[in-house]
Amino acid sequence: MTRIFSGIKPTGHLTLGNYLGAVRQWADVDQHRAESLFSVVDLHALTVDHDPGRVRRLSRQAATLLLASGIDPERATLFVQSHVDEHARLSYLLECVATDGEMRRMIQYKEKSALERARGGSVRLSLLTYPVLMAADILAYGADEVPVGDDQVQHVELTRDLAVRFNQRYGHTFVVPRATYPKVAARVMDLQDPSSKMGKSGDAGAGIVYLLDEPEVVRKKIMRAVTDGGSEVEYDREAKPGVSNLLEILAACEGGNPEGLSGVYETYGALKKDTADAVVEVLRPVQEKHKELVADPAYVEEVLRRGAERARGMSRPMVDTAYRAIGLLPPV
Ligand code: AQP
Repeated sequence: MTRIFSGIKPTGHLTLGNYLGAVRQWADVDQHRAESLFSVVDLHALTVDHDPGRVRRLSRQAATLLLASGIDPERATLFVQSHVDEHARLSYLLECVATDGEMRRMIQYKEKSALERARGGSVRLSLLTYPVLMAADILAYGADEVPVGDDQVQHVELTRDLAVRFNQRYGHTFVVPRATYPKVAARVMDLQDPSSKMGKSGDAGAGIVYLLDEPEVVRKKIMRAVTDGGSEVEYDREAKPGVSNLLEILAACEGGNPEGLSGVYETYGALKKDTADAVVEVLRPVQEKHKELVADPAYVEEVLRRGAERARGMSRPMVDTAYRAIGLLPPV
């Protein structure tokens, strides 16, 4: 059976981008067709300046939102990355296979390190090595597929390269995984700046719709979204990035495709209104379920406890095999 691994970083409140680009696909499709593991990858949240209490709160919230989005713990394994030591164990081995040049070429590293420097901060070494830990997350489980939004494509490519290189040098050990993407909304853009991705660690502004935003807040943000010159409602990412982003969001919410919506609307206002309604409807059941789950923290904890136990059992043999293959003496 196909095995799937994917994760979400608790670096901020989950956004509509995370949901349409990744989480919804995990819940609605992936867990029903494959053996699935979904993780709150909290170690990745330590790569930039962070507040410990906030990371803990966001980790719990992310896990709760994944359950609220429909991840079913009877079907999929849901766990917190730091509860399973194998990720860090394997990451070190992969650091011995990766090169610093490869790391420095990663787009997210270039962008995030530039941001840290612009803020006057220093860049943590873990920000550079973060894609290696991500490779470990995936390879530790022998995952065949990694469903992600398209900002993660380069990291999955690196994971493939590391798996192939390790296998060539030390004997066949890892499954070489491939990335899969949603057909629509693989990159939801910021509503106020459609040239940049809607990211959860961005400055909490009017351009980001959070999964837990109240309906009125969602409506306001969408009605105030930046649009483009001219008045035609056409899908054209280059010439009309703002309108195209709204068409993409609307199509993703309604299960259609954005090209098909070109020419359907006569005004930007009508498009915005329908998009706002569609997003509110998509978020409603998630928000309702989230409220129920928040009232039952013991249930969420038990899901995470069982998930970590299962994840440990799955990753341990793989990581032990890699330790032996690379030349480490087995413990006596
Ligand atoms: N805007 C987006 N559109 C589509 N998919 C997206 N994803 C993230 N943003 C968008 C997908 O969500 C999954 C989880 O993302 P992540 O937590 O691993 O972090 P990220 O990719 O770096 O996303 P963020 O929200 O922008 O976090 P920060 O701001 O901390 O960097 C991934 O599958 C991702 O592709």
